[in-house]
Amino acid sequence: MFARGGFPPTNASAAGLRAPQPVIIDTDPGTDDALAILLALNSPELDVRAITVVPGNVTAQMGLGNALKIVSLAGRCDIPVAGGAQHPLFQRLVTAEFWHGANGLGNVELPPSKCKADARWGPDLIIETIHAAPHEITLVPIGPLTNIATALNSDHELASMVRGLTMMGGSLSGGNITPAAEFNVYVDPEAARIVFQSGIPITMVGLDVTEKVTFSESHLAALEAGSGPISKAAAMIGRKVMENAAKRGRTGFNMHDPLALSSLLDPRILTLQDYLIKIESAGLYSAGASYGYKHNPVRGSAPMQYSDDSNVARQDAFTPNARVATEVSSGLFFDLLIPRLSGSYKKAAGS
Ligand SMILES: [Ca+2]
Repeated sequence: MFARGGFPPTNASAAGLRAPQPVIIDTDPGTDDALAILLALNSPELDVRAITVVPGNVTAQMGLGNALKIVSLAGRCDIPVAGGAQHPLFQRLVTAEFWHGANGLGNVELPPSKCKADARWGPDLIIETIHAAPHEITLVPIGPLTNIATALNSDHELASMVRGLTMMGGSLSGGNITPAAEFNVYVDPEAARIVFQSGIPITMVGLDVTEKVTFSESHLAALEAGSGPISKAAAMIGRKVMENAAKRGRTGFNMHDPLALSSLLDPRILTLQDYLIKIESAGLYSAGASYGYKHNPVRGSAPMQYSDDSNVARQDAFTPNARVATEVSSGLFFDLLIPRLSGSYKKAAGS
C-alpha cells in the first residue's frame, strides 16, 4: 500500500543492494511466457524462488507441462514449479490457442521435462514462499491473476508481506481480446479487482507499452545465430509466432510478458506514472476493462434511475494503487533481451 511507505527501491537505485531480487513468477505458458521465463532464468539479478501456473493462454494442465519443459530446458529443476487454480474465480475459462498454438508454445515441441511438478498447490506455494521471506519477494504475474487473488483471499496478512507486484496486464488504451479488455484481466476480472484492491505496490505493465515492443526478423536472426538450447528454443518459438502473425496480416509480434519481466532488470526501460486503477468485472462488452484515474473525483457510472445509489463521484482522498507503464524504450528492452536469450550475455558477463 502506498500508505505503508510507498514502493520499494529497485535494485538499480538501492545503493549497495546487489543481492539477486527474489521473485515468484505466476504464468500461463504461453509463447511470450516462455520467453519471459527464459529471460528470468538467464538474469543473475533475479532469484526465482517459485513458478506457479495459472490457466489463461492454455489450460492449467497444459500450462504446467509447458512450465516444466521450460524450466528443464534451462537446467533449473531446483526451482519449485506448481500447478494452481484450474479455472478463473467466476468466469468460464477462455484460452488463446489461436495465438499460442495448440500446445501453447507455438506448436514447438520442446524436449520432455526432466523436472517434476512440486506437490504443493500454487496459491499455497505462493503463501509459503512469501512467509519464508517476508517483505522480500516481488510477485510477477504474467497471466490472469487467479492464483494471486486466491492466495490473498486465503491469507489476509499476505499483501502486507509482499515487497511488490509487477504484472503484465491491463491497459489504459483499449484491449486486445475485446475492444475494452486486455487478455489477462479479461480472463479473470474479479481476480484482478482483488489484486488492485490489495494494497500491494503494483507496477502495471499493460498494452500501453507492450504493444510498442515488436519482435521482428532481426531479433529472430540474432536468436537463430545463437548457440545453446535456450537460444534455439526461443528462436523456434519466435519463428512460429512470426509465421502465425504473418497469416493474420501482422509483421512481428508483441513481447508482452518479457517486457514486464525486463522492468525488474532495467528500470530505464519503462516510464511509470501513478494511477488509481479500477477493474470492470461486469458489462456485456466491457468486462475486464481497466480504467486509470489520475485525480479526484473518482466517478463511476451514473446511478440507475430507480436505485438509491447516488454516490456517482467519490471525493475521498485520492490514493493511487499502481504505477502504470506509459512509455517504453523498445531499443533498451531488446538490447537487454536478445543477448540474454541468445547466450552472448553470459559469455560477455563471464569473460
Ligand atoms: Ca502470459
